[in-house]
Amino acid sequence: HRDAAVDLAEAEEFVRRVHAEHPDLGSPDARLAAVRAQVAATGTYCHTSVELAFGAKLAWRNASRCIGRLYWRSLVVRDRRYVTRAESIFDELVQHLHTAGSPARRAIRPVLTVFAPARPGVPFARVWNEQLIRYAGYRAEDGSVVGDPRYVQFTEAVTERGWRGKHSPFDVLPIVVQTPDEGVRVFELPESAVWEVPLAHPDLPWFAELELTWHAVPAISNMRLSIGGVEYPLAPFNGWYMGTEIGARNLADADRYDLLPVVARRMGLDTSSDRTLWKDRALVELNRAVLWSFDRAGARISDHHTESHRFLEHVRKEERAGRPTPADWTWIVPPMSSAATPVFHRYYTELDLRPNFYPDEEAAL
Ligand code: HEM
Ligand code: NRG
Repeated sequence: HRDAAVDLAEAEEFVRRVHAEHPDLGSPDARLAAVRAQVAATGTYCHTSVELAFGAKLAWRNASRCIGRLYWRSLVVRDRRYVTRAESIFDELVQHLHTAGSPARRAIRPVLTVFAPARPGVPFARVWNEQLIRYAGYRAEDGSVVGDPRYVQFTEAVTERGWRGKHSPFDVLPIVVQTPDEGVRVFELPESAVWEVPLAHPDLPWFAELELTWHAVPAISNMRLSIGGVEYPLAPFNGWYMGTEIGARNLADADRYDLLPVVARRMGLDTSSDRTLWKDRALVELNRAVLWSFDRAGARISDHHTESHRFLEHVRKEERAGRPTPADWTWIVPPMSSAATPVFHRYYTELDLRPNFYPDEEAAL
């Protein structure tokens, strides 16, 4: 529970792991004594910068739903635990996105920014957005939606607070920061923080006429980072996309942009029966367009075949280090051509190891 003191056993296990994986730090004994004393006096303890950075990397390494974990050591961790004012939090989120990637640098790197931990009995700051960059959804009278249907409710909530979108299919939503002192504040992201990739197709010239676009950086902002018994309710992180996240889900799901019928019709496919496999054929071209367009823009993106091989390389590497790789088959296996990727053809260890990331509601349990 978020009002309870830090679980000392979890804190000790974490400190021991940090020292075990950092031989240069020597014996954990002195640090363990300091942590016990701090928890006894205050109910919590303060991570050193090494603990914080390594704890965040371990949380990534333990994220069973993530196929991108081969790169866990490369995570850039920005320690912003002292930042608590709404405007400063927003500025740091903008900085995070600049650090993560920009068209000028034509690169995307994994970054995590940690804000203040939850203290026993003290209210904390949070961000309402599921991701730092997402598109608004507007429901019309007839029930149809312009934009991303997933964010209709969020869009209505910010509209009630005075935000006005352009009602285009790809309006970047504002950031909502809630702090104990300042309540709820709404901030518009500057264009320079939002790298967008216009979508075109390598050999279907009409594809560009659909005027589709997607943001280059997926930055999850609603998960609680749990390290050694300390909870960080605001710790947004990003890596880069795997193409299927956009082409086989965001743009394809019937309850998202629902573009398979649109693409299939433009391709001239027979959509009168599922058995013509028009959905499958449209999926392939939509996903080719995503990968080709991101490559053209210099925005790093994985394809599901390559990322699957890398994930199994990660599993083998961890095995050699004597560690299990907890993984959730239902999330690891890509949403298209599943059995054509090697991650499909095996089972995984299911384990809830900490540090880890948790959906906000569950995190405090
Ligand atoms: C989930 C890929 C970086 C933590 C996922 C998913 C994919 C993915 C494909 C499944 C998403 C879905 O089906 O909606 C990648 C790639 C990365 C990367 C290609 C490139 C470096 C990261 C980083 C972190 C992270 C840097 C944290 C530090 C997670 C977590 C989930 C996840 C916690 C589960 C999210 C949830 O439960 O909703 N990742 N990831 N990933 N990833 Fe990664
Ligand atoms: N499917 C979501 C993003 C989930 C996380 N994926 C990543 N994470 N690649 C979407 O926006 O489509 N990451 O940190 O790179």
